[in-house]
Amino acid sequence: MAAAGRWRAGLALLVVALGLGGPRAEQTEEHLKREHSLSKPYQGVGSASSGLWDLLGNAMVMTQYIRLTPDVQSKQGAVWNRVPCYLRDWEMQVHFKIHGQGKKNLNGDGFAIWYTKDRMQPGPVFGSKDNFLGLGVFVDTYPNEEKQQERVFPYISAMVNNGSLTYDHDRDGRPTELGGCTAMVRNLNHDTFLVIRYVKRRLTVSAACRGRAGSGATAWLRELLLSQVLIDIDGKHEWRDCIDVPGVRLPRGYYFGTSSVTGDLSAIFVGDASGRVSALLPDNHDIISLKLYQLTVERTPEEEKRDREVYLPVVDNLKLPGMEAPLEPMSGLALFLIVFFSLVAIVFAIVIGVIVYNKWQEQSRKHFY
Ligand SMILES: *[C@@H]1O[C@H](CO)[C@@H](O)[C@H](O)[C@H]1NC(C)=O
Ligand SMILES: [Ca+2]
Repeated sequence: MAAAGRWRAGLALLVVALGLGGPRAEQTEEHLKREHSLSKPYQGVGSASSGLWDLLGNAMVMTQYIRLTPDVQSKQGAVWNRVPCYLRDWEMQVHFKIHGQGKKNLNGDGFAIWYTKDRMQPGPVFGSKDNFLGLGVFVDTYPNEEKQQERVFPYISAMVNNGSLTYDHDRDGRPTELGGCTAMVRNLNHDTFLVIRYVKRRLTVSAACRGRAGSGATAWLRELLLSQVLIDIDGKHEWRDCIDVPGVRLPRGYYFGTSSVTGDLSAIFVGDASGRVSALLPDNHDIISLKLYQLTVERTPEEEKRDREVYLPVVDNLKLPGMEAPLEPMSGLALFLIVFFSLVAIVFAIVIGVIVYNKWQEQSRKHFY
């Protein structure tokens, strides 16, 4: 419960910080959009005819939450909004719970929040289709890449795709991620939230955790977001603004959804330092609520022009880690060869020049005599 202790420390700090932090520069007004929100008692969820949300795979409606996947291997589940979203500026508040028997980093796989063109399509990216069009925000609880010294899991990341990019599961999506952060969101006795904001083409993702459970979470989250403080606990940013990317262009009319997968961990056993062998156990992935707020912001005429409608998702000036041209520093040999051949070329040019000049002089002399 060390993590929980740190979260509580964070809360104490937060109360202080709330008084100090100024409001965000943007003055916004927000309205809950019921047609894009999901909350208790989950009326009509998964029913064929009525209801705003569809269930997929192993997802189940319970009284207190929607279980995307139970803590059993090779399960996947999703819940998708039936109504396309035409809002320009919005905020999605995801109240979730990830819990299981597994020890730290021996669980999986995580879940995703989607804003995509296609819906209800199972696939390999946290239970949903690859080469998607739109936005995916991932809460990855299992490090697939072996060399993960500098990255601590669970890890939150975001990806925008125009359909051409493939999520690299073996590398935890690193080659295509827009940004990310570590967030200790497993097995907490507290309310855990992910807040995805999309305002004037700026995408921000924040992770938050509230010590006391109960009502009033929305007002509390609002205050937290307005405070714009980054809280540093034990030198590790465990409670924080996680992703902030400007110039993200997302088309309107896409669908919100969330999906999860538990992966196949059956064959893997790991012996710990004491020589004991422990099995890798997947997590329950529960969604308690999805709340979508319309944000009303004022735009200058320039901003109106800049924020024109797009038909394919795109991120301005994007430099993905996987797309960096491998510009290696020039080796000593290469440098030597370049200098050497340049000198040879210069000497050659001088010799040619002298010969031509002599020839020309000879010719001139012939003309005079
Ligand atoms: C889709 O995105 C990729 C990578 O960002 C880019 O290279 C490609 O040109 C884009 N395709 C279209 C049709 O915009
Ligand atoms: Ca992973």
